[in-house]
Amino acid sequence: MAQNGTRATGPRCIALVGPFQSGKTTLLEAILARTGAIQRQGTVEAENTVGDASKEARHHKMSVELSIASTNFMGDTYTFVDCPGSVEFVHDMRAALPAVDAAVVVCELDEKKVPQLQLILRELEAQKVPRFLFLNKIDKADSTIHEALRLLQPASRGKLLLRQIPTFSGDIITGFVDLALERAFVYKEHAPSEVVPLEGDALDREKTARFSMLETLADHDDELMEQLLEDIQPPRDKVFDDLSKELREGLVCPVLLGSATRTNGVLRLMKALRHESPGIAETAKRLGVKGGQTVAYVLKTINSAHGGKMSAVRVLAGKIGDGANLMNADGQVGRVAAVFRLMGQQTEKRGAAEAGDTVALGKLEHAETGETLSDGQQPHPPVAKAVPHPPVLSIAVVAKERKDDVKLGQALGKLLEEDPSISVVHNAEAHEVVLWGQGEMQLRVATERLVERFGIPTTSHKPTVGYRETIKKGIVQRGRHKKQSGGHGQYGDVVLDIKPLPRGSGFNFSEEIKGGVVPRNYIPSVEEGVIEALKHGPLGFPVVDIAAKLIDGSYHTVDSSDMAFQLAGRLAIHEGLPQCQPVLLEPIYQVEIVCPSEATAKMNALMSGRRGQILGFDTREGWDGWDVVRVQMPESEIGDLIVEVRSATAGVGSFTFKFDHMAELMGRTAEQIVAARKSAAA
Ligand SMILES: Nc1nc2c(ncn2[C@@H]2O[C@H](COP(=O)(O)OP(=O)(O)O)[C@@H](O)[C@H]2O)c(=O)[nH]1
Ligand SMILES: [Mg+2]
Repeated sequence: MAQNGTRATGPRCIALVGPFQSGKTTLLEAILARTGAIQRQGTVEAENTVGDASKEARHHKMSVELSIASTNFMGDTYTFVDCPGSVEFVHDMRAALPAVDAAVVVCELDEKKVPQLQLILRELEAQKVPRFLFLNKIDKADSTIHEALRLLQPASRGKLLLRQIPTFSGDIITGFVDLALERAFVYKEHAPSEVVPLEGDALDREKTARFSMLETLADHDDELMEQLLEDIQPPRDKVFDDLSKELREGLVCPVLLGSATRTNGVLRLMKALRHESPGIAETAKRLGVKGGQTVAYVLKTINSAHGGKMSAVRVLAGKIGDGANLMNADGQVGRVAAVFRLMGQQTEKRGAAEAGDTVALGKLEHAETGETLSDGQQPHPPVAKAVPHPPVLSIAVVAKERKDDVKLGQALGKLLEEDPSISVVHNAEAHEVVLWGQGEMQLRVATERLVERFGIPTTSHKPTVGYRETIKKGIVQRGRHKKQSGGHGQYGDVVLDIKPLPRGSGFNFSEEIKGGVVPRNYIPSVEEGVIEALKHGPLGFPVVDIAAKLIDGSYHTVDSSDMAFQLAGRLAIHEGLPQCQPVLLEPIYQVEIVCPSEATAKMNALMSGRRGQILGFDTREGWDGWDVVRVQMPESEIGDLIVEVRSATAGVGSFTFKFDHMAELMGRTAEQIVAARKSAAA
């Protein structure tokens, strides 16, 4: 066949992406079964799929990390990367995309999933990954295919190009016509579709649909345009060449139909991948791989309970065998302990991997997800950058048993290695280990892994908010520490002029001692005492924006000491502050929410319920139909904000935030916070 002229050869790597629950894992299962890699097609419901084989994935009946499996089809190896669809796990997909030749976007005909589809397509468009759309669950679809395209098109910048149209028996889809092949098929459950004559009504519909497919292709091919205008049937090879070329350039996104559960449309999909998707040569070019050396990209890091660290890589150039030395971006060299083939959770030792292969490499200490490895004299320039989205949700985790504290730190390090979209912040003030991530499920899965893999049971709670307090008016306060106990006594006496400072000033200590009433050498001790006292103000929080000036005092030649003056300083603060109208300060953050414009009004309502103050709305640059909402809101209200933002936006809204200022808080909310602090301290 002439399309062999452009057909890529060698091992392929294909991402399965798409909205949550669209059937990616089921499609992977169908592909593996249809191509003979597995004997029996499992189901997500029965918890026996290759893709969702990890304990956490089974438990939640959803993919919670990407999984990799390979099969052979017509003499070539195809490795599929089944990416989780949930936005919380999107980093796995983003980090894997540079490694793939093409993506199959699995989607269903559900208007509510269109925004999610758009997010995913955006990522593919940005990374210039050629993409097919696989319209799954066609067994359930009840709208017409053209309606489907009208619904889905806004999600894609590239034109959706219908490659197949369904054929019906009554209302039920029983097969399809391939518009490029001009051949009709009827679906067989769990068996290849059968070719049937293309005739009657199906033939008419085929003619119309094919013409519109050719028109779309002709947008980027003048010769084809002329042929269409002159009513000349273009040769079939030309159509295939155009399909392939325009897919690879990302100009069009071919749409195929099928049903993963029934294994319908799976062979056609494989054939489209075989003939049209690019191979490693083009992918290496897309990534700017320099020849003459071995280059590999790390798409995922796996820390199994027993097997140690493994780095899943795509070999972009050269060859990697056991014992190969690979250099990371920082010039650190690691030795490959072994090369594995991946089949979901199963690993199997294999021989050297060649350009195009997707394999796991054992024990590469310095390799990180998203990194480019090479065997040259110098590190190879990174072929891609996978910067995680900023986190939006946090929990504080505590090991149930104190003996696990050190182990917890190490285990978290390993989890972060696997999923860099989680981060850990140590809040020294509150003695908390705070886990930041992309959503509730991601953090829950992280704590489950702590138990499952590392044997560390934990509890979690809301992280402590960084409240502070200050004073509204000043006072001149004496603090005298005096103890007469038999021989040696203790004596320190100070007078402090205490004053509020403007917001953000922190703490200031000064002195105006005349005539040595407080000897020089004791003054630093007074300051120390003051600082100590300010750690817990009258409301129970650290005191800020306050000035203390030492203006007077007295001493005793025998009984005075550093300790006595420290205590005197402390006393002055403890006795003075309650009379200075102490007031609670809460951290206010600047929050930028991005959401589809339909949801912007809902954000308004959401903000008023969370003491948020809207600063302004804008259209989101480069994102048609999206808005940016800028708000200021208290830290305490940001904690679970993402949950509501997502539920108001079909899961696609998000936000970033940064500290802005501390603001006075009074009234009932303040009283509750102070009371909660008191009872926690008691
Ligand atoms: N009716 C029907 N259901 C499907 C099809 N493909 C997948 N499903 C179901 O859709 C749900 C989600 O499938 P799953 O593969 O986990 O989706 P993923 O989140 O994209 O990996 C499961 O209940 C599947 O059984 C299909 O072609 N037809
Ligand atoms: Mg899945």
